Amino acid sequence: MVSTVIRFPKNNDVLKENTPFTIRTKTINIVTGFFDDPLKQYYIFPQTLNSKGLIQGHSHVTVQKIQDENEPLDPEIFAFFKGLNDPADANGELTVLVDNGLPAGKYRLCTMVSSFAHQPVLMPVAQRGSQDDCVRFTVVKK
Ligand SMILES: [Cu+2]
Repeated sequence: MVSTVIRFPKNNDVLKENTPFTIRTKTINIVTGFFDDPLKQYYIFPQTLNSKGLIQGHSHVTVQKIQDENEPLDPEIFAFFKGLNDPADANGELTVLVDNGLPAGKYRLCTMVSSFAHQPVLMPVAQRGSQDDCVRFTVVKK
């Protein structure tokens, strides 16, 4: 089954504002690089597997500013979002450069591991560990 860790930034890391950084994630038990056009082909076909039964898909990262730690974040508002469409690199990582960094504040970064056509991955049993990872980090003024 699919499982993910965010390697950077780590939980509780402190980054400098408006400074580029690279988000690094690693997911196991998925074949990455399967990504269709989210504008024209969103959810257009069911999850697909390779000949070994592994899900063919991709991931996403989404970064949201935390205004109130006791309330759900508004899913329509995000500070950074990227589909990770390429195959994992030689380190097994999916990465993306946040090219302008972020303004000062508290943030939550989560992965959203998905099938080929962007739906969340489906797995064979209900009781399991999460397919995704989230971290919370702080961006401070220079
Ligand atoms: Cu997607």
